[in-house]
Amino acid sequence: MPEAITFEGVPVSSLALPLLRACIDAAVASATWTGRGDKHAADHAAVEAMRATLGTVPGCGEVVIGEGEKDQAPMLFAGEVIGTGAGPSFALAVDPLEGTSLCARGAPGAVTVLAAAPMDTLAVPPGFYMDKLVVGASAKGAADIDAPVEDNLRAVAQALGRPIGELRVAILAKPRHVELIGRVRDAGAKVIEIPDGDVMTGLATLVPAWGVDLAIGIGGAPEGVITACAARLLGGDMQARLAPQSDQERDDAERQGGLHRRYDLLDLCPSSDVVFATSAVTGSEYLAGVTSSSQGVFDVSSLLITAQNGVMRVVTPA
Ligand code: VTB
Repeated sequence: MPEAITFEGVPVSSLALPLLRACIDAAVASATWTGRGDKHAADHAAVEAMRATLGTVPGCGEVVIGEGEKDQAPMLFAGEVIGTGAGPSFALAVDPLEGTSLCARGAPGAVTVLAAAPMDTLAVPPGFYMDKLVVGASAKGAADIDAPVEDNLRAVAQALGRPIGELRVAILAKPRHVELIGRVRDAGAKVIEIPDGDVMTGLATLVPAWGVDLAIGIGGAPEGVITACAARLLGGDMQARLAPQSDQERDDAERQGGLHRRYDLLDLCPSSDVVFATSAVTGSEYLAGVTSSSQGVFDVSSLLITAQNGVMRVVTPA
């Protein structure tokens, strides 16, 4: 009898390239909807393309964070099993189109993104929204989500050896952040207001030279877990707390015991065997958007991060 093949010990990061391929295919699919004013169609195209390619990944994956519930958008479902089954088992957090409105409006910053880690290691916070704080490796340990923002600005500035006036702080430009944005500006720091897409600005604090020093404020919880995977890989820090935006969400979070919980980086993403992959749909200052150079050939800019290989910037003719 041949011995049964087991995949124990095969790292999830061995699946990095097939997982990146799922981001690339989703980017190409949703890019055809760029600027067409239909965010659901763009999202749907990304979901279907990502799902199809994830089906070919040589491993046994379970989607634990599928995104989409908050906006009742098309999604990969939590609990959905993906992969061929022949390979390491992993948990997957996906956002097939992060910044659906950006894509629909033809605005910068829409990306496809996913993160994978060993099965049962990714946090699944019971809620749609999280208050988050992200800093890069140079400011790790300086900021605390429970401290006043002014104290955090002082501490991060000190850790980076720069005056507060030179700090760049990314915050989603939402009505809930009017006061926070005012306080950061009053303290002297620069605020980078982003309309949507806080995974990318979280990432911009983590990738040296992308020029954001601190990302704070309330955004999506699924996006938070995905960002935490990048923080884990790049040696930065992330802290979070659920921040329900409706009574229903608050009740659900309370019932499931997450309402008053503080999530530190190792709560969100304890393993270091993590893959983070993202492909740009619409171009931004960080990654170029999908372009079609000749019939059926697309250039896609991606970022793939694994513990073994560090950051790989990839431009792929699909
Ligand atoms: C963020 C951002 C997303 O939603 O999670 C944000 O990363 C949450 O706030 O791109 P709103 O629901 O108030 O928009 C998005 O902007 C869109 O899902």
